[in-house]
Amino acid sequence: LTKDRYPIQRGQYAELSDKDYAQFESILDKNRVLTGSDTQGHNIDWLRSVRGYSNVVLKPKTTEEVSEILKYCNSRKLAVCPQGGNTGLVGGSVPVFDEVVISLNSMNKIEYIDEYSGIVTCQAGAILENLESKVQEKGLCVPLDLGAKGSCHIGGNVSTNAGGLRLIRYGNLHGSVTGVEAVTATGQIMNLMSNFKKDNTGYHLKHLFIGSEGSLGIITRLSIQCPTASKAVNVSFLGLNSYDDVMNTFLMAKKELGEILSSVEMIDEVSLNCSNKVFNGQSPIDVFPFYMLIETSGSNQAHDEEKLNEFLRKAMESSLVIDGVTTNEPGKMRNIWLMRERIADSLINIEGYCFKYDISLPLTHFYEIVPATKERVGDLASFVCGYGHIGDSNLHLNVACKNFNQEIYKAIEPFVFEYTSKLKGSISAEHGIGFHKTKYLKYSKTPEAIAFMKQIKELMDPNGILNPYKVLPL
Ligand code: FAD
Ligand code: S2G
Ligand code: ZN
Repeated sequence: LTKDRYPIQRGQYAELSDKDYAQFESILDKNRVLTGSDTQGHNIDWLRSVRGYSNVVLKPKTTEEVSEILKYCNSRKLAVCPQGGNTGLVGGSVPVFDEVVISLNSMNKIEYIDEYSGIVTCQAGAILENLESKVQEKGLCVPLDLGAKGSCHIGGNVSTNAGGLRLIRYGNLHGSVTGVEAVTATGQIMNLMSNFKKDNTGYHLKHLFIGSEGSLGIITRLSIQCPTASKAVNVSFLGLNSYDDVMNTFLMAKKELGEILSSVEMIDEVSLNCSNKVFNGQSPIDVFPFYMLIETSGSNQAHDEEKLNEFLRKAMESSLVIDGVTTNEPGKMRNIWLMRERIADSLINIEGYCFKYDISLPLTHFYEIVPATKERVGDLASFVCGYGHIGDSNLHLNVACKNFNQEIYKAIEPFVFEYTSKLKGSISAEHGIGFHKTKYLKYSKTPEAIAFMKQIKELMDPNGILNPYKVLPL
């Protein structure tokens, strides 16, 4: 692997020596210091868009071991890359050069579940799906759900402030995470754990670690408030003729379903086609230009069904919705969710390469960017599609093609970011900045804000060893 694969230079960090390996093996037992071919999967991201050449992956089991490792790496000026489930989509979770990978895979204990307050305490490396099934046993649910749940860590979710499929109901992780334990670049253990929603004692430091993508500290444990799992869940899958109808149906859903609304997703025809073609999915309704997945989660099936049927009747009567199904059968609900959750995966695999944009836009100008992008790339791309969390004004714009193509790249970037910035949107709604979007941060943050971020980074990581080349522009 040549060193000059990216348009940036490797920072002035130390290179690994035998002494370093010996030191790592004195902190961790030998089989938790991976080298050689064992590091392969840790050097390439899920999108296969960034490939590092780190020769060591450390797998600590305790906060103290993370502290020892960071203290040592900081004293040696060795750059590190914190890694969770490696499902990130902005190139933030793998080394760019030879950074030491610190994997949280072995820190996956679920420590404590308080079924009265719903507060759950766990290590950062707990896999989201495992955490979900554990808390379900106590009648709780994790206030976050995303297609990567089988691999992503709750610590990675907190580090990227992941949004996901239920943010409209449960809000984002800045609100549901009650406490964080993190290790800073110098190895200092910052215990900001709290089992309470309310704690107004000084500056709210935990928010520095939530969403900072491993650039300000390594999250080792956290506590999160898990709501009571709903007894009555219904999923509707609707077919619509235009984006305007989608937007108005969303409005009607909020009015008619109110507090039981737990997810509102939009999928265009191309996105659904792609998902079903790659994964053999079967849409329960005919082909439409637009689809909506609307989920309700309440406490009384009869009441909820009544509300839902009233909403569907109104939506069909006003011909906002042309066709649709609604179900509370777990198997049928799962199949409908799988069609939605697999879109990301299908887009990467159907053609070979996919340019992905995760943007927040005002709902009145939410879908136009899809035809506008199609216009710009013409038949250079196999197809352009849009889907996402319309309930959070978050669109996933994807441009699929055979392989990376400079002409498409130039046609889309910075067009997509300028378009988003003009509408005062966000150039990264939920996936974060990572490695890919540092130079676009300026489209969503003022120079003063970026300068302030750099001051905070300077204070918390003076040697710049935590996830360098990520989040902040050089
Ligand atoms: P990684 O990918 O390993 O790391 C992500 C970032 O966090 C990196 O910068 C890494 O350095 C840092 N990091 C990881 N763990 C820690 C830690 N303990 N301490 C400090 N820093 C850490 N994202 C959404 O927001 N919403 C979605 O709906 C969504 N759907 C997805 C669907 C699919 C199929 C896939 C593949 C991804 C999806 N994602 C989504 C993106 C991704 O799953 C999220 O960003 C997720 O939060 C990453 O978690 P992870 O454990 O895989 O972290
Ligand atoms: C989702 C996944 C990534 C993408 O499925 O909600 O966050 O842009 C996305 O396809
Ligand atoms: Zn998403």
